[in-house]
Amino acid sequence: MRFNTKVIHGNQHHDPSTGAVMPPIYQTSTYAQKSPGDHKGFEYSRTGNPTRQALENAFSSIENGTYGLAFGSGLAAIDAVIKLLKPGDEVIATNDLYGGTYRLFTQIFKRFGIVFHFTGLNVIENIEHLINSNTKLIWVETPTNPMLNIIDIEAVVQIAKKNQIRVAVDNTFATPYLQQPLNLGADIVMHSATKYLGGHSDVVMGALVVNDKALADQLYFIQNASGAVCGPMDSFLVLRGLKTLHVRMQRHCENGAIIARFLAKHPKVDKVFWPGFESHPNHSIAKKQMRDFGGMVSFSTRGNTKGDAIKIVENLKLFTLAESLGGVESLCGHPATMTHASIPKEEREKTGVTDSLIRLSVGIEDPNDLLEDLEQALKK
Ligand code: P1T
Repeated sequence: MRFNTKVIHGNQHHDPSTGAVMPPIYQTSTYAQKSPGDHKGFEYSRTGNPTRQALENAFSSIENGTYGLAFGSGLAAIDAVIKLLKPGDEVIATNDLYGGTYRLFTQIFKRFGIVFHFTGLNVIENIEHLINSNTKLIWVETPTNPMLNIIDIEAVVQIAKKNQIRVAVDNTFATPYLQQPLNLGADIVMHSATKYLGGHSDVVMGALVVNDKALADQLYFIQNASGAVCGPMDSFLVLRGLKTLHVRMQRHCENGAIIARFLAKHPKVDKVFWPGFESHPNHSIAKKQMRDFGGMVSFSTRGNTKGDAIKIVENLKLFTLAESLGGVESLCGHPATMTHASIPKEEREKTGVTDSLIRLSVGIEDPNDLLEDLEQALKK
């Protein structure tokens, strides 16, 4: 089955009791048992729920994996991955990543004795000297949030495999439409399904997909034991969103390219970060591992001041100033004070997340309306 068919039919079955084409929202916390342990496959909805299971099956299909798990948020999914580790274990993570991931690593798991090293994983040479016998995981986010750096997944996997280290890839910005990390040798693929997978800015959810049975069992254990699951209504909504992932992503990429090229030519704009430019330092890797370049674009203005950036995001009208990304509607954000505020200023500025940076999640509206909106906001 090809990708565009998988997003609609992958691992999906009509409801066995009624033939319902879409899985019903099984809004139940528990399931009747005939005798203790004698049940129809479901005991308690933290452990398993038929609507969530339909979604988890869809996740595994679109990522070309074997086992899918759904969580109450993207961060809950990351939390489950780090809970595979024990005190003393070390993680090498990209230094340009979602601020909430950085906060989870440095303000929660560091206290439990897990050691995190942050480095630019888009420069492969940065990895090797951080590896020692305690290194258990490499955390890749590509494209990175918000600088749109591209990390060569296959190259990271090659180093990791040599050293028996697992590789997890946060595939939120790319989605499996653009790249499938498990195909490139990664062990775990993670999503904030809040974003493109759900696609309509109406649900907060996380996802993991893996191929290895033993790893899947460990993650299912953590999912049930820690309990950060999503509810059946949210599972239904994301399953519905997934069915248009391919057509949405195609349009996000088209509009993203139009906006990035417009900004690059605009006299008030200084730098534009978008992996589709030939001048992007990781463009050749993006071309190799991604089908297209996505709908996320970051930029800074010539004045390079926080005041200018704030004025622009305040003046944009069609681009709503809001956290999050990946919905059908365009959003804009100021990473330094919003999504990446929990990364210390000197750390985030090292990776280019300056006070003058603006991040756009380009939606699937008519691109001419988006261009007009940007033009009027930049003029002011
Ligand atoms: O928000 P949540 O569903 O918990 O997902 C966290 C997360 C993980 N990984 C990446 C790459 C993300 O972008 C996010 C969430 N990001 C935003 C809310 C944002 O505006 O960047």
